[in-house]
Amino acid sequence: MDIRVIIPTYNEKDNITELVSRILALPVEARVIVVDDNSPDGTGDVADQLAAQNPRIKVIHRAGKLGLGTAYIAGFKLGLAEGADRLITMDADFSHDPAYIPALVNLSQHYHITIGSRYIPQGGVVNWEWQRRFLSWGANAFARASLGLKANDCTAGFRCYHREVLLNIDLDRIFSNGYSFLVEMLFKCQRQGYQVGEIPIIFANRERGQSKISQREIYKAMYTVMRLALTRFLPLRHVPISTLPPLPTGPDNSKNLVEKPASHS
Ligand SMILES: Nc1nc2c(ncn2[C@@H]2O[C@H](COP(=O)(O)OP(=O)(O)OP(=O)(O)O)[C@@H](O)[C@H]2O)c(=O)[nH]1
Ligand SMILES: [Mg+2]
Repeated sequence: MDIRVIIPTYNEKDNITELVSRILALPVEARVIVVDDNSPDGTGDVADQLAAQNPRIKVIHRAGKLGLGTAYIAGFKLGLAEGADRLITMDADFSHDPAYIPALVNLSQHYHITIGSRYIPQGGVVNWEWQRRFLSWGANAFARASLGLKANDCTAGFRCYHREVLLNIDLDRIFSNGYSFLVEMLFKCQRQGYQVGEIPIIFANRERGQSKISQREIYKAMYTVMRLALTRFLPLRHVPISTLPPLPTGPDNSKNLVEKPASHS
């Protein structure tokens, strides 16, 4: 199976080398696509040096900070063009521990999208002050309530998509670009009828580098959710969806680290 891990970066020089080497050392064979927006700290050059040493690494350079959503899309398009079966997205700052990647891929046998979730039993967040916890929890609750999303962590950026999902969702028609891109993608996937599963992750606050989330992003995300809510009951273009084997019941499930996958009809 061809697995690509897409890592958008903006000023992640202190993280990217170690992160990529940990991904390449995983027991699942994954390739890496770094999408760098001309980071002023030179992350793009560091990524180029890594790519020069290892053909499993590719770098997409964009002219400037064009946003997280279009960074994911650029990575998806390259991965799809090169025949990827599974496309994983994750942050560069070690908030998403690459050690969870095998479990995400494993669970993707049963779900079209799998999410590394903070908000299911055994998941959680460490080293976040209460304001940040409250913001994340509130954003998630607002998105779930307004859009009827069934996943427990709708704003998580640690995901594994099947190729089929990204081919059938019209990526060029996604209007949000910042952090709300994640909510919009999930909304479109659920509406289309794709199955979503979750594994619990412990999300660690970044130790190196700076956060890029701003007040403006928060307002933009609220606007996105409200705008999407208006489209909730519009007719949909139907696409054929593959049937995946259901998750087996029984004690074996613990191997998948699955405590409570989002239940979807
Ligand atoms: N290419 C690209 N990457 C971005 C952009 N904005 C953020 N990123 C990357 O997206 C990932 C998530 O961004 P963070 O700044 O960690 O945002 P966050 O995780 O919501 O915030 P913190 O909890 O403060 O870390 C990181 O890998 C960033 O480097 C962007 O405009 N372009
Ligand atoms: Mg982060």
